[in-house]
Amino acid sequence: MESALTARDRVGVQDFVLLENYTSEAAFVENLRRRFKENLIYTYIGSVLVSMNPYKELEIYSRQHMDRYRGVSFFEISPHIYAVSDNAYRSMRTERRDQCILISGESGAGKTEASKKVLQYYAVTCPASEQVQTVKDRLLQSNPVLEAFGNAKTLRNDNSSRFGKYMDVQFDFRGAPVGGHILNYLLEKSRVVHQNHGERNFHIFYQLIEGGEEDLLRRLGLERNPQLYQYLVKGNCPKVSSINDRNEWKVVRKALSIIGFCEEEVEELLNIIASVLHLGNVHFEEEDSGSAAVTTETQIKYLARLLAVDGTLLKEALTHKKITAKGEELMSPLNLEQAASARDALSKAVYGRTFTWLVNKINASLVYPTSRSASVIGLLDIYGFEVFQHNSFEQFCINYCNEKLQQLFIELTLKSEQEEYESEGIAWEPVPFFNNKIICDLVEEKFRGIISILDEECLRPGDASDITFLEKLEDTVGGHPHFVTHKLADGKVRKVLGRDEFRLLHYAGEVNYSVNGFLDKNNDLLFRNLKEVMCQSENNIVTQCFDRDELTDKKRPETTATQFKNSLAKLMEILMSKEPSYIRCIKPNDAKQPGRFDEMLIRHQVKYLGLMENLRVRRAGFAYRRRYEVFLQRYKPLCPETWPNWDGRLADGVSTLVKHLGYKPDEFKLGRSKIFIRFPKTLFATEDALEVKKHNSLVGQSAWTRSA
Ligand code: AD9
Ligand code: MG
Repeated sequence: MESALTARDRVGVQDFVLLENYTSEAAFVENLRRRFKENLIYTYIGSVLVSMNPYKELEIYSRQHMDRYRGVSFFEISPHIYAVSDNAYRSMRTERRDQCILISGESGAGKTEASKKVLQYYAVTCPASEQVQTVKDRLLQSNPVLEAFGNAKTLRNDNSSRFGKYMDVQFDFRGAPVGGHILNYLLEKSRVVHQNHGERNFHIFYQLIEGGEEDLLRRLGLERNPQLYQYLVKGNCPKVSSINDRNEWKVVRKALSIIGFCEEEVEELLNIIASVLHLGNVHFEEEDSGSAAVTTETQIKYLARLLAVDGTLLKEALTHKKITAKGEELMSPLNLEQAASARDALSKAVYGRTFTWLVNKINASLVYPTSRSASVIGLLDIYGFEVFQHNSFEQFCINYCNEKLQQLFIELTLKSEQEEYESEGIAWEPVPFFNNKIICDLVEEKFRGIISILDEECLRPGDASDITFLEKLEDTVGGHPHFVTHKLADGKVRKVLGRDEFRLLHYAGEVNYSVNGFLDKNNDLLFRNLKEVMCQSENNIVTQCFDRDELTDKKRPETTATQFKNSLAKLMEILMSKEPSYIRCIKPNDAKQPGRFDEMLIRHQVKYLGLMENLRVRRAGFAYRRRYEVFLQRYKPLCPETWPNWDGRLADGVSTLVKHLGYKPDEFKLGRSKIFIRFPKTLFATEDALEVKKHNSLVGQSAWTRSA
């Protein structure tokens, strides 16, 4: 049999706090590498789970695996996402405290997959009745539906979430999931009308075209060829080898019916999806007067039918803008460019609002009739930090969101760590770390923050443009240590930045943002006459999405960035009120391939996920802490006085045990309910002694080898 030490050499340590050289990033990455090579994708930093994307199916998610983790103490068996799920569940049950599981990492690191594993764990292992089964099914089936409408192939990830999602799973007093609620954040609507090279529009369009039945497509006026649709050709990437659109179509149709969509609703939903494709194919020509006229009558005919609106009015609204002059309403013609942008604005509005409707509809299906939810576990799966060659308003929002999450991580890990030492009566030294609050402030501060300045430009009548916005930024935050422009103090220009760019030094790295489109995207305007046409629709979903009150409401709607900022602030409040667990996801390579460990890429993520700091904080005072009962249970075979049963006080048992093990006074401290061990080597030695003991008595395979 292999000795414990060689097992450790081969597969590394299952908890980074056990690393001898815990301040060395190289040692950290080496440990990840060893484990990754052995398909051990999970490793702890204390109670934080680090997860490497294996880019292949591993046999570690079976029912048997789930059962192994039920009710088992966190550190006793190998690290797993099920251990984190189970731990949160048990804390919720025993401490009656709401939990949340925060999943972070860059695009493609495995956040969405992780959130699905957690949900599956609860669906399979929690108690169920017939009614609960329905909720479980709906919770699970909400995933394929939301992914179809909200995910897309990007350069980073074939199934990239283009919206943020926070899902509360509600449990009753027996611990059965009885309901749920989803909050969605900022869908990347611009993707509906434009995709970068190598990227796709949202999956649902391709699923419908590839998988839709013949008569359905005929009714919707669609051909089975995505290349025929302007909104699907921009990225020149209709097919993705890892995605089977036809199969997915079946999955989505089935999921919709499990969630409780009736046939009519599905029909109306698909009418809307098809209408977006038709809108993309609406073309204009320039008349002698310079104004735009629609040339594609067939599309208008289909649109009128699918959206259940008046075709003539729609045509007029696509080429005119209603203005009020001297108290009179006039229709002012649009030029070609304006008409195309009005059309695209309509497509984005229709798709975006339908997506929100979909989330509301799913939420309605997840409401437990008697609403006797006792406590909740929240699951956060939100877009990861993103850097592309070209970064725009969307990346700005996504990366701002990641700054906020990092803030929360800093607040909660440090706070809870400190609280634990305090409540156990143990003194400790705080660890210095980079606090990214300064970057959050740069973005969100009232009056002086980037969002405020952007809103101000959006409101300003006259010559406001993306470039004047950039100039305002330079004037206001030009001197901020995390903001860089192309202008140098001596009037020269910085070559690495374009004249339409600014750079933010994020906690996760530098990103250059092009300001082109910032004002439009932030304003997110839809001409009033287009709104009017939509308000008159007889498609039930469209009527719910375009409320007539909107037409009479004189108040200017909040800008996109401000809405996002406010919804993030609410999210932070929700998360702060819960007990957090963390899953930090790492992407091993950019090629989306199994077995490839790209050290540079991984080091970068280790750095910006703050894992080294996390580890240092964890090790600052004491590397390890265990509840008395757990420590005693595990190591009592090593001491004749505590073996087989200790019937005195737990603290005395632990005290007797460590005296027998020869722990020196500076190596450990006894708190109120836990033992704190300062150095990993102390625990190593104890683990090794246990290993030898087990080995000698030949009691099955050693727990260490199994779990390491
Ligand atoms: V994004 O910010 O939404 O663009 P995610 O959500 O972090 O991103 P995702 O979960 O979608 O990434 O994972 C990307 C791909 O990696 C998946 O489609 C799988 O092919 C692969 N993956 C991720 N986790 C696992 C896993 N535990 N087992 C197997 C995985 N494959
Ligand atoms: Mg995702």
